[in-house]
Amino acid sequence: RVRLQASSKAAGAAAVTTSERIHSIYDVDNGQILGFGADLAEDHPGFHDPAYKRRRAWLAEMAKTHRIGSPIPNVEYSAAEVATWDAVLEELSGLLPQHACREYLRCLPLFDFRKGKVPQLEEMNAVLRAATGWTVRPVAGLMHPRHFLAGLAFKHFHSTQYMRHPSKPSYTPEPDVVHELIGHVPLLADPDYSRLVQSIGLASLAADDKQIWHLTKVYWYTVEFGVVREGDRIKAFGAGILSSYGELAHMASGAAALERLDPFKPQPRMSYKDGYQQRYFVLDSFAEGSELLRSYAASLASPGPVQ
Ligand code: NLE
Ligand code: FE2
Repeated sequence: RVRLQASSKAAGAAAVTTSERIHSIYDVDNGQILGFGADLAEDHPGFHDPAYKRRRAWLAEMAKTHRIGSPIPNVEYSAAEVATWDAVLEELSGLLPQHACREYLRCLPLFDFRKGKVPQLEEMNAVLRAATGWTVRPVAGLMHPRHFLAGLAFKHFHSTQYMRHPSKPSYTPEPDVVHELIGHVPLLADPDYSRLVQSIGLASLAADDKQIWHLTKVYWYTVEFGVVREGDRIKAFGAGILSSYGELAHMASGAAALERLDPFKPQPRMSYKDGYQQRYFVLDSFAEGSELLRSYAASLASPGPVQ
């Protein structure tokens, strides 16, 4: 059982201290990768696939050299990668209309998601810029949580660009381009959601290392795996559910426990290699949840002005 908590501690949660305040997006380091980068673990489905590993290494290098303000180079996705995209899109399009929250479904048509072409980050940015002012920026893998969360304060969402391994399209424990584009990007075009995510980021700017860890969990149980009540039904807004047709079907089956989210309380440990979540945290409504998270964020010390 591998847990984010263990890996983050081992990989240097001590590397960033509260004295090193992040003041702007230029202070956010997307080069320090704690996991999910090009070094695949032995149990990764691509571990015995040298071509896949080479591809991951190449994309990781491209992401690491990206500088704020410069255009994001297009990634030429191979026919095999596009085939994986197509397969996931096909499955998701049968599930999302019934099980995604209404804000997600309202934003989805703003983006050109179709079979035959994996969209580029710059295309996403053109839509997001106009809708809510968000920017997606390439990253090689899992960033230090303080840096990842700080990016959110400046409306920057760090996104991987590699494709999940074709042997397991229904679910991957690591973020990939399907997860980022289909899971995260559409809701960033929704104003309420945009404020919700940014408020987690703003809280992180003033947080000490312990609070960073708490915020990471709040992020995990909302932005990644949150669900919301719509009438007498439960709908997904967490990107980890929306991008995985395995997880989406699991959520829809009602097999997982549901609990009300309380960001002021200690949050349970996060696990990602155990497969589908056994419990989802519920927001009563999207707007109320957003309010709740903002009041939690406001309860932490003020970060001061943000550019
Ligand atoms: N399990 C998700 C998927 O397969 O799309 C990715 C989750 C990343 C936190
Ligand atoms: Fe994610």
